[in-house]
Formats: sequence, structure tokens, C-alpha cells
Amino acid sequence: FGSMATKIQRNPKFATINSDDIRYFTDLLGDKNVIQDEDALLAANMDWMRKYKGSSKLLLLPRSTEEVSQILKYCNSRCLAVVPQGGNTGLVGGSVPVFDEVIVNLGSMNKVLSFDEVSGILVSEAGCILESLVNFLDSKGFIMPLDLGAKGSCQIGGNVSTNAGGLRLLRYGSLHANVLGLEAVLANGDVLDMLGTLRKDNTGYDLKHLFIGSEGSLGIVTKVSILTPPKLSSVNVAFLACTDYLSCQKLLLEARRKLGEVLSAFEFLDEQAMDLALNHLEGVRNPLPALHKFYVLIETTGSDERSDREKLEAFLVHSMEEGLISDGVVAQDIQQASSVWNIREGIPEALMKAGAVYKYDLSIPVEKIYDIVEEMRNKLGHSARVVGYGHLGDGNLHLNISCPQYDDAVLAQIEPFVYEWTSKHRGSISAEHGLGLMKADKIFYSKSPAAVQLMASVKNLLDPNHILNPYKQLQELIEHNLMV
Ligand code: FAD
Ligand code: 2HG
Ligand code: ZN
Repeated sequence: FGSMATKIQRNPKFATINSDDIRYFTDLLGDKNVIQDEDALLAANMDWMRKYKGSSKLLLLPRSTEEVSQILKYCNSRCLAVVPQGGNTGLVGGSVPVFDEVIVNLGSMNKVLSFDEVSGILVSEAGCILESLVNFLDSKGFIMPLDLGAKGSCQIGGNVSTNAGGLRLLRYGSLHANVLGLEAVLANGDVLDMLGTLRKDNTGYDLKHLFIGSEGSLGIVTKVSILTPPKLSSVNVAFLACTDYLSCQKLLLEARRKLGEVLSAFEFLDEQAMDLALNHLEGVRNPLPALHKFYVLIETTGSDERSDREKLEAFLVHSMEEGLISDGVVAQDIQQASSVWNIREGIPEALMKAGAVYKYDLSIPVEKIYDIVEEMRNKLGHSARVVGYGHLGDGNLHLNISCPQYDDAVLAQIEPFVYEWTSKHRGSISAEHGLGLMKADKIFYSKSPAAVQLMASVKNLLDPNHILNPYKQLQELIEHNLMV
């Protein structure tokens, strides 16, 4: 499937599960939270794309921080490798074992612990599903600062551990801005209480940031405190067509200028992405009468319906006059708005249905974003379908290469070219999905040797036996004996 998944070997220093281990976990968690059933394990061993598959024999379902702590303390003492798992919607093979690692899924830790209606600060356990937090907040008149297509399955702990970006980052910023505190359990079982609920706290290093985006490599996140914005009454969604990529870019600048503080999403998709959505998603239809080269989805969120609508209309008229958009519709009600969002949010699923897919999640300077899509198309010719879409407002391209089946000859044309190209343009080879197993040996394309060395020191300090999510992220350092 990818260079990493095929070339690594199980590390013999890790122990294998025996009957004493099972007895220990059963005493700790109770029978029904120690899963050895083959069907349940099959689901937990396989990622969302059905591309990465481990062979774990044990899935643990802790119900409290104390249980997580006891699990890790025991695994550390036995040198049993562990994969922290949330909703298992990750797209880089990080959430499933590579070999027989113990899977610790946080799904049973799903309680909201507190909500402050004045500050909008929510404290919850890490296993809460994003959509259930969205529903909880809706009843209080608030929203989550992040939204993504996987909301029905992903967990807030998984979101924090991947530093998920999503569809609202443009407006509310990343989880580094919105997570106010967290609780994490280290590999040796120590509980690190950093569950602050303060907007401001400059007392020493802000260690919670180490865990945001650390992909389960430094500890298991058990609780999260997050700043949530109020739900605003006026939301507008426009779906626009552009004839070329330059117009999409100019439209983004115009949107920033003319929509300013009400702009809440700026997403784009190309004709290939639209074609996939129309052909593979149930109930999806093109809201525009014809097909176009590019589509842009713009959302505004504000508090004054009339003035927000006027702003959007003025922006659309101006963009039409300037020739930036060739057609477009503004959703007239919530149903229309959500059917437009379904097109954009459904693209990963449409790609899955179309066959095998190579996914690249790149941060690239906005003016260069579509160059890599076109270069890739020229390189691959008819052997694959190259699809470009993503969070244009954040400079984040989702480059997907869709083929009837996985093919090493196609992969050899894509990699390392795509990583070298991104590095040359000082982009990031992972804008939001993380490194996981897919890019376990690729960190140097986006980080300096000195920064990576410091990361390895942090890893050694917090997880000296490297039991947490092995074979991923910093794999290259282990191979080159840079990790002690
Ligand atoms: P998992 O997939 O279970 O795990 C992901 C990583 O986090 C793994 O390395 C795992 O070990 C670690 N982990 C999980 N829980 C914990 C924990 N409690 N403590 C420590 N480590 C943990 N991502 C985006 O950024 N933006 C998007 O717009 C987006 N859209 C998506 C749309 C679809 C349809 C799908 C399938 C995925 C999408 N993703 C997106 C990717 C994915 O949903 C996110 O990365 C999400 O944040 C993962 O959460 P999860 O609970 O499923 O974590
Ligand atoms: C999205 O923005 C997700 O839809 C998934 O991050 C991207 O499938 C992808 O490439
Ligand atoms: Zn995305």
C-alpha cells in the first residue's frame, strides 16, 4: 500500500499478550470491556479507508482516567505496545495497529463534564463523538469551533490528537487556539492534569500543545477543555463556479475583503471532485445547471440576517462583474445549504466508492496549489484520475489520486515526487491528517533535523520504551538509531 506499511518489521522487544495479561485486564475492566471477539477486533484493526490493517488480538475499553492509567502502567511494565484509538476515522493509518499492538479505544469515556454558558467553555471526556458535542452545544446556543465530514464517528480526543482542521478553521482557528486544557495519561501511567479552563495562563511552558497533534505518540488524551463560540442566527451558503484556478484565488481575496468578519468557510473542488460526488453519492445533484472547471463553497455566519445577506449579495454582484465567477447559487433554506455541504463533505466517501485512492494532504502557498494537481495529471496521464479539492481559505489542498486498484507503478510515479515538490515550495506534507503510518518516514520533508531531534528527545522523555503508537511518525529516527 505504501512504502512504510510494507517494509517495516515487528519490533521483537515488544511482548506478546498472554493469559496473565488477559486476566489482569479482565480484573481491571470487567469481561465486557476486554474484547477478544474476532468480528469486533476486525473493525478495530482496520482503518476507515480499509487500507491499513493490523492484527491485534486485544481491544480494551476503559471507562475512566484511572483505568487508562492502570492499563498504560501495566503495558509499560510488560513492554506491550499500545495504539490509542478514537473514532478510527484517521486517514493516515495512525489509528490502527501495524502488528499486534493492544488497542485502547476511548469510546466508553463519553461524558460531558461541564459547560459554562457565559464563557462557552466545554469540558468533556475524550471519547465524546464530535457530533454529540455539536448536538449538546446546539441546545445551549453554542457550536463547536471545528466541523468535519467525519463528525458522526470521530471523537474529540482523536480530533485533539490529530489537531484536526476541518471546515471552520478559517474562522475560528486551529485546536491550538481553541483547546484551553487537557488531561493526558503518560506511557508510565502518570496522569498529567492540564485541564485548565482559562483563556490566559502564562505560567511556564504550555505543555498541552505537545499533545495537540501528537497522534497518540506521547500519551492518551482523556479529557479536553475547549472554547466554543456562540451559535449565530444568520448562516448563508453560496455555491459558485469559476472557470480557472486564478479566479478561485482572486475570489478568496475578494471574500476576505468584502465578507470579512462573517466569512466562515471557503472550500474548493475541481471538476473531477464534482464528477465523483455526482456519480458516487446518493441523493447528490449539481445545484448548477452545467458543469464547470472549479467550484467554490462560501459560507457566511453572522448575527444580522439582513446585513449579512446584503454583504453576500454585494460580494456576488462584484465578483460576477469582475468575471471571477461564471455561475452560482445561494441556498434559500437549511435543506439547500446542507445539500451543498453534502457535496463537499461527501468527496472522501465518493473517492472510497470509486476504487483505490492515494491521499495527499498538503499545505502549499495558495498561488501554487493547483500547479501540483496539473503536474500530477501530466505525469500520470490516463493511468489514474487526479482530484483536487480542499480548504482553499487555509491553503490546504487535498490531492487524491484515484485508480481502479492499488498499483506500485502508479505509486512510484507519485512518490517521492509529491513530497519533494511540496518541500521545494516550503509547504507541509501534512496540513491536517498527520503522519501516521503512511508518512512515518517522511517528516524530514517538512521539518528541520534540529526540530525532529528535539521531538525525539520529547518522545524519549515521555515514552522511554516507545510503547505508544510504534512504527509511526518518528520511525525514521528509530531506524537511524537516533532514538535512544
Ligand atoms: P482516530 O482515527 O481513532 O485516531 C487518529 C490518531 O489519533 C491516531 O494516531 C490515534 O492513535 C490518535 N488518538 C485517537 N484518540 C486518541 C486519544 N484519546 N489520545 C491519544 N491519541 C489518540 N481531518 C481533518 O483534519 N479535517 C477534515 O476536514 C477531515 N475530514 C474528514 C472527513 C472524513 C469523511 C474522514 C473519514 C476523515 C476526515 N478527517 C479530517 C480525518 C479524521 O477524521 C480526523 O483526523 C479526526 O480528527 C480523527 O479522529 P478520530 O477520533 O477518528 O481518531
Ligand atoms: C476533507 O477535508 C478531509 O474532506 C478528507 O480532510 C480529505 O479525503 C481527503 O483527502
Ligand atoms: Zn480536510
